[in-house]
Formats: sequence, C-alpha cells, structure tokens
Amino acid sequence: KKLSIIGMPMDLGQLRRGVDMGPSAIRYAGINERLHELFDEIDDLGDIEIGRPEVSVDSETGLRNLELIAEKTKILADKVDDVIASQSFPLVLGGDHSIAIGTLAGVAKHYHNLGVIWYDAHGDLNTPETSPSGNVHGMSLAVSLGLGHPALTTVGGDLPKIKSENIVIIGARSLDEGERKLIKDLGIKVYTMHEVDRLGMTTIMEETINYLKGRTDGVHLSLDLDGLDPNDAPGVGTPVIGGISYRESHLAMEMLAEANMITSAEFVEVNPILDEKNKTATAAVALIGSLFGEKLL
Ligand code: DIR
Ligand code: MN
Ligand code: MN
Ligand code: MN
Repeated sequence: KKLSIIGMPMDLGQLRRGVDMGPSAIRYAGINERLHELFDEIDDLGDIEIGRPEVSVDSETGLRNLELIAEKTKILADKVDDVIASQSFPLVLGGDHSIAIGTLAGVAKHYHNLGVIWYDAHGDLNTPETSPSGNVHGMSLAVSLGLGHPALTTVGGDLPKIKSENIVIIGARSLDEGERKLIKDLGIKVYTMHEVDRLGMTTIMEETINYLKGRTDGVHLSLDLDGLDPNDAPGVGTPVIGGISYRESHLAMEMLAEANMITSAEFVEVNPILDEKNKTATAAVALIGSLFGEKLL
C-alpha cells in the first residue's frame, strides 16, 4: 500500500490570504509520523508551484483569478493522474477548495463512475451566473459536473468529471439560492446539519456507503475543514456556526476506513493565519489517520 502526498498551496479561489500555508500547517502537525505505520511507502511529492501572482478579475464574468486557477489546477490534475497510474493513493492538501477542480479532473480519468463525498458547510455548486462572490472555491463541485466557465470545466478534458447521482454532500448549512435550485433540479443527495442532528452520523455514513457502493467504481473524499464546527476547526476562511463535531467527523472517517471504499482524498481550506495554535491542521491530521484505518487498539 502506497500513499502519495501532494501539497496544493493555492489561495486564488477566495479572498482570505493564508490558506496557501495549509499544506505546511498540515505537515507541521505531523502527517508523516501519523501515517507511516499505515502504509508500506509514503511519498511526499512536495508542493505544486503557485508563486505570488497578482489578483486579476475576469472582465466578462467577474470571476477572480480565473486563468491562473485553470492553469494551476491543470498541473494538479496531471500529477494526481500520474500518482494513480503508479498504483499509489493520492492525498491532496489544500489550499482553498478550488483545487478540487484539478483533483477531480485527475482522478476522473481512472473511473467510469466516480463517487464523491463532499464534506462541507457549503455546496460549492455556484456558477458564474449564481455566484454571489465571484470566488471560484464556491464553484468547484459545479465545475466538476461540467457546469460553469469553460476555462474551468475543460481542465483535464472536456467531459463532466462526475455525475450528479454519484455525489453525496454532508454537513451543508450555508447554501446560496442558485445552489439550492441546482440541488433540487439535479436531485443531488445532501445530508444537511438537520439530518446530522436527526439521524446521527452513524446512519448517515451507513446510508452514504450503501448508496455509493452500488453505483460507483471509486470514491473521492473532498473534505473542507469548514464542514466541522468552528469550535473544532477555527482556522478556515468561511466559518459557519453549528457544524459537524470533531467526534462525529472521526466516526465518519472510521466508517469510511471500515468500508474500504475511498480511493482518493483531499483536505482543504486549512488557514493557519486564522487558526488557534494549529488546531485545524491538527484536526485534519487526526481525521486523515482515521480515514486510513488508524486504531487505538
Ligand atoms: C459562497 C461561499 N457559497 C460562495 N462558499 C464557500 O462564495 O460561493 N465555500 N465558502 O467553501
Ligand atoms: Mn509511529
Ligand atoms: Mn468547500
Ligand atoms: Mn466550505
């Protein structure tokens, strides 16, 4: 069993600086030490070069850093593609959630029916027409469905990377109007915080696993740390109160490990500048441990 870690220190998909230090914060929190007994080999491929580009706004759509995000996510897509081709598990460290455009483009080359678990306070289902912010990190799931600006939807090939029926969103509690409409129109499966409260995480994960097992040939976990409650993960750019607890999140990861179904993963939106003593990166590392089958006894 081999793991490849890819750092994607890109903060171009939103306005708060500091999320470019996410990969460093997660490494500093001890990801290698945490995982070395769970894999035969861990290959840290370092960070993809982002540089310090100037912020640009697309005059036609108002999207921020459109061309740069397209360029950099394409590089990430190729890297993820290579990692899977070499029989290794790709773990991508963000960076803001716009990086998922690249991760999913790379992963999707290897599956006919890729499943996606989108663990997030947000839907990230905006398009240039519906986005209230012009921030691409609020669009990455829509882009992967083939919806949005062509500069983004064509990253890693023209076709949609995922199908709407293969998506499960968990932890949603902040959805824009256009996102709610898209969820209804496409019938996307969403467990909002209401269902987390009402059903409990055990039932949600049992249902999610059963749902995806039957219909997919690989499942990507895209975990936005703002899916967690800000008390447990304060170092994120867009915190929303009333989120999933640290314990519930561990349970979710442990159940995914037991189900042995996750084939790629990314942990995004860790911003150490906004954090309290690297608490959010530390939580990410602990959750990654559980995802890969770490057990106390
Ligand atoms: C909001 C915020 N829905 C937007 N999205 C965030 O700008 O599109 N996604 N924070 O993680
Ligand atoms: Mn050890
Ligand atoms: Mn997100
Ligand atoms: Mn989010």
